[in-house]
Amino acid sequence: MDIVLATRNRKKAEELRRILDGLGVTILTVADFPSCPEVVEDSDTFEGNAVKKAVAAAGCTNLPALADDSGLEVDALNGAPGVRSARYAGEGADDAANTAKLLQELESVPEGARGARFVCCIALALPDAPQHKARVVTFTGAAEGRIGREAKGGRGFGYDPIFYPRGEERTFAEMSSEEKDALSHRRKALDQLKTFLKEIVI
Ligand code: ITT
Repeated sequence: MDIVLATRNRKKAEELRRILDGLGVTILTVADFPSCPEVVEDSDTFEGNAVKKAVAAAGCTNLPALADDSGLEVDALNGAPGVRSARYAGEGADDAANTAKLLQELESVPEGARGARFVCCIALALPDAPQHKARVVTFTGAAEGRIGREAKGGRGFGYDPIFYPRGEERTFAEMSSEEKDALSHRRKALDQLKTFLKEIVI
């Protein structure tokens, strides 16, 4: 079976592939389908954006499509940057700019109030070509933690260098990919998807 990942973020696609490894499916991405249009992520929920991306990809590829909408919710910022995590420092901002902006916003926030979580919503859309509709299911995972005071580590992507998972003294960016996957929001959402897939195949 072929499945298409509805993401243009290469690092995110790498993690999704890694965690889905062994599922026995061939994984493509929308980058393999030049005719697939960019999707405007205008929902104010992770689920809304994930569904939008998955349905669009299933529609333009006629394959089952998997989308990941994810981000960082910071308690001291009332849940920001949230669904705007990829664009926190402005349209087209890179990971370093987004991270720098967040650290600056939290400059005066004391240790005990730096709680945050990564959230990942995975949407799986099944194509229904005749009507260009898709059936969709969603699964959400979260990883609790806190925001550090400076960027540490060179692995991962996004806000990994400033995120300490709960109970850990190293950021996600200081961990191996296996260590991050064992704790991550993405892994937790994909575990639910895997259970769902096993149930419908049996
Ligand atoms: P696609 O929509 O094409 O998948 P994107 O990067 O725009 O790519 P999102 O809209 O879901 O994806 O934004 C997710 C952002 O949240 C991402 O760019 C990172 O800044 C952050 N993020 C999500 N998961 C993360 C992780 O595991 N580690 C670090 N940052 C993460």
